[in-house]
Amino acid sequence: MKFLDEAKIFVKSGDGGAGCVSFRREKFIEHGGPDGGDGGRGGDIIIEAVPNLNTLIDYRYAQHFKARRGYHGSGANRSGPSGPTITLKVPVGTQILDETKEQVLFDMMTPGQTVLLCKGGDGGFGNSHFKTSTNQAPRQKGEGWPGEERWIWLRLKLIADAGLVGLPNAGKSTFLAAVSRAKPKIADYPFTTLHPQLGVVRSDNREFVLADIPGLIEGAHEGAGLGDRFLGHVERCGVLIHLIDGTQDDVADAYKTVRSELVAYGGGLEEKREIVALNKCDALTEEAIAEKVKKLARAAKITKKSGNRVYPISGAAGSGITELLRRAFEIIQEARDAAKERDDAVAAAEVHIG
Ligand SMILES: Nc1nc2c(ncn2[C@@H]2O[C@H](COP(=O)(O)OP(=O)(O)OP(=O)(O)O)[C@@H](O)[C@H]2O)c(=O)[nH]1
Ligand SMILES: [Mg+2]
Repeated sequence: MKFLDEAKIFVKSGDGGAGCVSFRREKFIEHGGPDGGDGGRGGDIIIEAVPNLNTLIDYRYAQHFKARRGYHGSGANRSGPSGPTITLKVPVGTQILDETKEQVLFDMMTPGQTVLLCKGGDGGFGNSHFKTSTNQAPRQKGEGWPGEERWIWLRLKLIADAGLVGLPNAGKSTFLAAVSRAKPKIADYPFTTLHPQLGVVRSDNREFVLADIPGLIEGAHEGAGLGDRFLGHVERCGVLIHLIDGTQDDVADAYKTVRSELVAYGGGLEEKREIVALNKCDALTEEAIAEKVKKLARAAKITKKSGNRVYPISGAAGSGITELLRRAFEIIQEARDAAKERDDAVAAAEVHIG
């Protein structure tokens, strides 16, 4: 499936249908009186978050969505039917922003969530509404109200529990392939991964979603390499798994480069929990592993006392992965518990207000 995480679209709800001017005409009934029905409502534009969708690619090919107008009213007090609603399906995690891309209007966080983006215009009144004691045969009618229109941006921020970060070639995609059934492209040149990929990691009845994103290089926040725009996809993760290629000379420098890009990006990435892993240990001697783990711990300010550590692993050989995943599950569980507590607190506050 092709990937697209931003799209600008135009939406317009339907105009209301016009009311009708009509008079009752029947044999033996004189002056039957007005019986023009009301116009129908214009179609609404609704956005719905749906599961099992990971891209906004459909909006590359169709950018204009106009709902139909309501039908006009007709005689015998028949109201016109409403115009059909248009429902735009977006992946869970999509934000809806205004035309300037500055304000988030809605955040589509739960499957099945819907928002009414543009309300269809109301139908106009038929002439039966205009009957008064002094005007028994009105020829007035309402024209129907216009629908609403606007340009909006859709921006997808994938929802994953953990995100892989690191320099290009650090072995992120190899790691994703080793721990999930995802089949990302892997190759020994930088920027093999061009857009985010998700995989589901399962172990003892538990599971979490892991996101692999393109590698970061120095200056990514200024657009170097593929830039840092894919970092949006790890903004909502409970933990970052930071892979460092152990076969390079200066692992501490590699670590710091990526960290400073995370800081420059903002979005709360700096404060996120992080698991630091020295990767490609299959290609290193025991001494080299020990020395590089030590260097990384110093660079990442990981002390033994904190209970945290640097994980020596090999995505290709599958070593050290079980321990790393166990740690990831722990942190993710804590993040889920904290999120649940927040949700419960919000729900309690709502009940209180209500
Ligand atoms: N020896 C060894 N090589 C590895 C390991 N993991 C990955 N590699 C190799 O490193 C190269 C890059 O691997 P990828 O998984 O594509 O790296 P990436 O971090 O996804 O790279 P980008 O997508 O470009 O950011 C490939 O040639 C892999 O075969 C490992 O654990 N050990
Ligand atoms: Mg990759």
